[in-house]
Amino acid sequence: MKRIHSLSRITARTGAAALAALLLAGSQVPALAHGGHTDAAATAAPVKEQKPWGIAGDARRATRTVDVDTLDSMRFSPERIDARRGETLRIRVHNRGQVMHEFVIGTKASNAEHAEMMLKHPGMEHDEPYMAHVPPGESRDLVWQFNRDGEFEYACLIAGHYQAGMVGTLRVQGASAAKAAASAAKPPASSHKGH
Ligand SMILES: [Cu+2]
Repeated sequence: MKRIHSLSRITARTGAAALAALLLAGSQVPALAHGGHTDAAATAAPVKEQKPWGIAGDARRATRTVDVDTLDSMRFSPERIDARRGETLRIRVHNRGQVMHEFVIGTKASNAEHAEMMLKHPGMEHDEPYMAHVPPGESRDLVWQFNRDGEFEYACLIAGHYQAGMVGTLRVQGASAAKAAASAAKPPASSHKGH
């Protein structure tokens, strides 16, 4: 009698263990599914998002390097960059000042909207391939392909800087448009000769 009693106890304990194992297995199902989801996201290739002002560039395809200084007078030097449509530029931003500056490419509208957000949330973290955050005394590279024509701008969106006029002009045009603009000063006959 005693033996049977102890045996049923063991069975009960085993049963409980089996049940616990089942519950554990059950709880692992959503965990595994979740794990699979994050793995897929981590291994996915970074998507280059087309923006009205271009697309993330490949550093090996950069045709030239453009040096831009950020100054504590809330200005960029130079204040204008010209690019040919399709050109990939390596923009090397040097912070010559004592405070943090940034270089953000966009349209007038997108930068104005972004600057408004930065004014409301000064601590906001943001990082995109069309922006560079440069600590004082340091330099950062930004590689961007200008595959859309237009007049864009680069700006420092740090609260107060944009409002103080820390903005530059970025002009992108096709090779033929650039040629036409260059020969606009000449008489029409000579500009037709080129074609
Ligand atoms: Cu700035």
